[in-house]
Amino acid sequence: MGQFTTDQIRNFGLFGHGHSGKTMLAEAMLRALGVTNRLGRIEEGNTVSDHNKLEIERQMSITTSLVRGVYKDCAFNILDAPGFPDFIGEVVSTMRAIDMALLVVDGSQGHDIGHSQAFEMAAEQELPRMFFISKLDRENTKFDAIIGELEDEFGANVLPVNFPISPGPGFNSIGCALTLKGYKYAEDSTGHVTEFELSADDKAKAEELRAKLMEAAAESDDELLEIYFDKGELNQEQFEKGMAIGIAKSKFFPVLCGAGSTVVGMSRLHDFLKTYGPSPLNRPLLKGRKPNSETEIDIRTDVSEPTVAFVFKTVVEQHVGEMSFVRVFAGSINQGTDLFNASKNNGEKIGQLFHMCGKERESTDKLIAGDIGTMVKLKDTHTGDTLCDKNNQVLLPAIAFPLPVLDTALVPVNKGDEDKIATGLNALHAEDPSFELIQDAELSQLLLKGQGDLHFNNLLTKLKDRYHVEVNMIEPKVPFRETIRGTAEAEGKHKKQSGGRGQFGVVYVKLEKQPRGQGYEFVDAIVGGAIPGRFVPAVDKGIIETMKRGVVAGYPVVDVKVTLFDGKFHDVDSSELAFKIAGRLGFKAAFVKCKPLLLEPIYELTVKVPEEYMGDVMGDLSSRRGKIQGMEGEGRYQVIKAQVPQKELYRYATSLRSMTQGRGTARQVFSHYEDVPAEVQAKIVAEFIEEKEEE
Ligand SMILES: Nc1nc2c(ncn2[C@@H]2O[C@H](COP(=O)(O)OP(=O)(O)O)[C@@H](O)[C@H]2O)c(=O)[nH]1
Ligand SMILES: [Mg+2]
Repeated sequence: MGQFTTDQIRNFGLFGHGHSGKTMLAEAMLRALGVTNRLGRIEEGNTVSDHNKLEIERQMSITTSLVRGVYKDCAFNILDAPGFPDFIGEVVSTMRAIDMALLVVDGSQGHDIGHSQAFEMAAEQELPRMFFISKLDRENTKFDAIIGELEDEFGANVLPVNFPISPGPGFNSIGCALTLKGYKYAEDSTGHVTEFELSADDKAKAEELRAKLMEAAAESDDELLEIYFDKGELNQEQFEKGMAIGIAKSKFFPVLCGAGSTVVGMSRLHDFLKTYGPSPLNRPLLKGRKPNSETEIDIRTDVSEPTVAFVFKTVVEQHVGEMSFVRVFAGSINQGTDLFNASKNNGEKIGQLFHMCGKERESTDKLIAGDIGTMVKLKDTHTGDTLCDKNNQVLLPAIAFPLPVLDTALVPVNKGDEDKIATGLNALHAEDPSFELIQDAELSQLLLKGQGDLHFNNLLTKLKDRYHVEVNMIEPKVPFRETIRGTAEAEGKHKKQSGGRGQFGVVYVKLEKQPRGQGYEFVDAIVGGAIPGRFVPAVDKGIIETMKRGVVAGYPVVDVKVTLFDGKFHDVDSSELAFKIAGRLGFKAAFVKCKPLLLEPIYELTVKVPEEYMGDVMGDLSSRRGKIQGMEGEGRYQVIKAQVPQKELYRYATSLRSMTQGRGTARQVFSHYEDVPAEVQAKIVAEFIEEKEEE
């Protein structure tokens, strides 16, 4: 594929909600660039980008794939990210490798929350953004309405660069505001294009758009603005310069259009990316820091600088092993050299290097500053690690993966496979750090926390394929607490005095409730030696053990004050063990008399949904015993804050997605413990008793 200099590289990611047409756009670009000689189809499972087994089966992108093509003297690294919220981790890491985010919008569906999320994430990384409205060959397209929606959502600086001529079935032409020409694409889906003169109406439309672009270009730079004021316009060179600056600085967001399925609009897109798409040299100054220190280091994108590269993705391929996707930010990576992994603090020998196009790899002897490629068989380098020069160590920020939104408990289909699950999932974590695996000691459950059902299914399929462990998902237990509302006294008597040395201990305890969060308090109020002092700690111990195991429903007891105020003992038969047991019995006996109460964890839930789903979402929240704390409008969205018991939040992210066609999102954080309503408590207690009887 030849060598390119840094300024000849364009790295961009395709983002947007699932099914918006990203993978098909990548396929169309590759076809028009001549990388392929046949257009793959999602439905036929033969696109370059969706090449892994699960993606073909499910007809959707699951991981980001890297494809590469050459346009004139430019190399394009195209990162096709998955759109479903389950795979948001891939989006976050992809953002770390690119210089521009290309948001793909379905020309008949329009803008969606997926775009807003990707837009915000790109903004966090200071990445320039542009839109491509695809699928304009479909029935019921709405190009103008979508431009309006994008302006509403992202501001008036969303600027169309071209527009469809007769969108809908048979769509093959676009008008361009940059050249004031029309472009007609071949019907054989090769992407071949012929230029034509626009009709008077279309020309007027193109001129109007061009005037807006000209203004935006001028406003991007003080010098250009002066020329613009002076002369009333910019010449072509000044116009292009202003456009490039404005885009690189995210002053405005250009919109292009076409159709992936029929390879319409690609030449215009390619030309645009080459001329105005930021090269790695245009990105804002990247900052790292010295390992083990707060000292900041500026990273200049230049091949002559010491090497700095970031591993943004890891894939385990059969027969190949771990393949590390790397973005080089400074210097270069040469085959066979030694680098330093600043995240792991160890050396790493670099073997073969590749450029990627889907599953195809093309060997290269180096990757220069600005380029993206892969390495194989690194010793101990994983996603999120920084590779650098040993003598110029620098660490790039770790990838901030989103917090999990859904959890499930895992149980092996075959008993005894628990360890295998943990080993397998820990290995998969190197590929996908967007999930967490937690062995919950209190609940004795293995909990998987991640981004959604698809995410879980996907992980469990991999676990089965690679590690031959089958797993079922079950509802995680809720960490309830037991406590009391009243005060009561009781006797605890342990007596076994038949034959040999007996056991004897009697205690009298009083239980009182403590303010919430105060915990357990033990008061020794024995007077006159009713129980010898050496047995008192045993009573305390017996009570603590009982509290851990719970009394009425098997959950830990909290916020109780216990006063040991009397007792009986026997000179020979009393022992620590006897008093421990007596303590336990006394505590249990008093506890049930104190109007026992269950406490449940309450989560602070923040739900963001488009207005039209408000009714459904609120109704659903109240059926989940949610207490609405507030509501606030945010553009076309409503943000609802509510407190909801954890017990009712099981699979919430999934329900919300289906209730809102994937447009609703929710975050939840633990807030506090609260009383469980009586009828719910009765059910939990009954379940506990039933379970105990079964044992
Ligand atoms: N008519 C039409 N359908 C398209 C176009 N692009 C994609 N599709 C279809 O839309 C669906 C989703 O496309 P895909 O590229 O997988 O979307 P992604 O999830 O954003 O990658 C598939 O059924 C495609 O065949 C297009 O330009 N025109
Ligand atoms: Mg896709």
